Amino acid sequence: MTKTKHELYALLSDAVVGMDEDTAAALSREAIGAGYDAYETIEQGLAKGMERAGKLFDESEYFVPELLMCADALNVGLDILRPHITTEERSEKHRIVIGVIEGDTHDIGKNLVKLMLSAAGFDVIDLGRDVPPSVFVERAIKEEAKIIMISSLMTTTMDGMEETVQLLHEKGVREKFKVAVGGGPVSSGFAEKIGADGYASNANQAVKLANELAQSK
Ligand code: B12
Repeated sequence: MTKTKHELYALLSDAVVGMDEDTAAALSREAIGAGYDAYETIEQGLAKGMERAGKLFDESEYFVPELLMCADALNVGLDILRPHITTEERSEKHRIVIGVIEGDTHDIGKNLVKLMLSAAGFDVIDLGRDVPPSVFVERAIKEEAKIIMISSLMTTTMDGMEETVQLLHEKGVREKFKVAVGGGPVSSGFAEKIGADGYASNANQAVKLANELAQSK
């Protein structure tokens, strides 16, 4: 019997939770073959699976080795789906520098945000993970970016986001850039407190936010 789209997404999510690379690959190919939207398949299937794995970690059902294997299954699926994401064409290419703040190496969420931003037609420069505030600022200036997007997954690294905003002020370039923040422990209240220009809770919302920031003066 053929699967419905939602059944396939649920199985894909299960494959990530189950650390099953082969099934994640097969289902990702099946989604493409069935003509399902690659972006939706990532969001509703692969990313959902990683979220569930995160919850199992919080409940001490999974530990670091399991998480890494879940991330491997997610990445296998991403590699298959990525080339099928429809990229929007834009008349004006806004440049974004994105990265994970210093001390933090969690980059699954940042990579998803980057993928969606690229699909939405932004020119995205990825600084990677464990990025010091000074590097965010230097690269944003050098690349003449419009938006700086910073990810943090740990309460212990969030301060680096505030430092980045402070550094922009110190260098007298704060008004040249829009700063957006995100990641597990980050909230809109925190974004406001540190003087950032926006916050988004997931990759879809991040694209919406980037569109708003790109249009704003
Ligand atoms: C996967 C994971 C790992 C993997 C990371 C693999 C990788 N390459 O990323 C591994 C196993 C390596 C790991 C290591 C560690 N981890 Co860990 N990890 C997680 C876990 C379970 C899931 C994170 C994840 O990938 N989620 C899925 C993605 C899709 O979601 P996301 O990251 O939130 O991203 C979405 C949004 O937040 C948003 N977003 C993200 N970034 C941005 C940026 C912008 C600008 C915007 C707008 C939006 C946005 O969009 C994304 C897509 O929708 C979390 C727990 C959890 N429930 O979140 C712990 C967690 C983050 N880890 C934690 C810890 C402590 C660690 C370790 C220190 C080791 C340990 N004792 O577990 C090391 C630290 C490494 C380091 N120095 O960075 C803690 C942090 C606690 C804290 N202080 O706040 C957490 C919260 C677990 C816990 N409850 O204790 N971890």
